[in-house]
Parts: sequence; structure tokens; C-alpha cells
Amino acid sequence: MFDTRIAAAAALICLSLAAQAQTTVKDPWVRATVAGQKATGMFGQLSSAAGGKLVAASSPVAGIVEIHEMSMDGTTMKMRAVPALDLPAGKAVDLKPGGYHVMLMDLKQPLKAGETVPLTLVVEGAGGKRESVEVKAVVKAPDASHAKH
Ligand SMILES: [Cu+2]
Repeated sequence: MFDTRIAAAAALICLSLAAQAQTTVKDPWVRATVAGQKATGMFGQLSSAAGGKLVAASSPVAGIVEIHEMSMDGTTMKMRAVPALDLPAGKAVDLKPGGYHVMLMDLKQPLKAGETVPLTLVVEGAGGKRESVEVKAVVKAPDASHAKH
């Protein structure tokens, strides 16, 4: 039987592939978690050829995925959700600890170093055209040099 929903989905995938892979993610990684930890961050370097903004993200390992910004509020590090992250045309934007990150919350399982986490990033380009970027992020243990401080 012909399923129109599958056909529509396939057509959408073809369209989005045809609409040039504008955005790339270099060295995507996710911070490993320990048992009981329900949240972590995904980092990497985003580049959009034509420019756009990261407006949403999702992952099968997390119930909630948000775009976050970390900044100093007086003497404390504060994290807040932002509606979108600007990606200037041709300019790499770093997602890194202490700055912007994709926040994975309501984790369904612990994430161990060496595993791979699939994510879908949604980037909105000029004219509101949306592009889905599939990312395979490597899980890495927290930086040992940070633990020493
Ligand atoms: Cu966060």
C-alpha cells in the first residue's frame, strides 16, 4: 500500500538535501555524564555558508534539547536558554564550555565516553527556510585539566 506520509517525508528529505548543505558542524562532542546526571552539553564549531541561525535541536537520548548561553553574572557562571544562535555567513561559531552550547536535558541514559550521540540541529536561513543538520557527536569525558582546579 502506498503511504503518502512516507512519500511526503521522503520528498522533504530530498528537498532539504537539494537545498544545499549550508551548515556544517566540526568536531561535535558531548560531555560524558555520570549515573543520575540528567543534563549535559553538546559542543563543536558551527559554520553556515550563507548565514542563518540555529533555532532548535533534538536528540533521541534527551527529552528536552535547548540552545544555551553561559555568561558571568557578577562572580557566578549563569546559564540561560536563548531562542536562537546567530550564524554569520562564512564565519565559524564556537559552541564550547563556558559559552554557547546545545543543552541536552532529561537524559534517558548515562552517556559514556566513546559513545556516539545523534543530534538534529535546525538552522533557519534567509527567508525562513529551514535546514536540518544531522550530527554525530562523540561522547568525551570531562577535561581532566579542569578537574585539577
Ligand atoms: Cu546549558
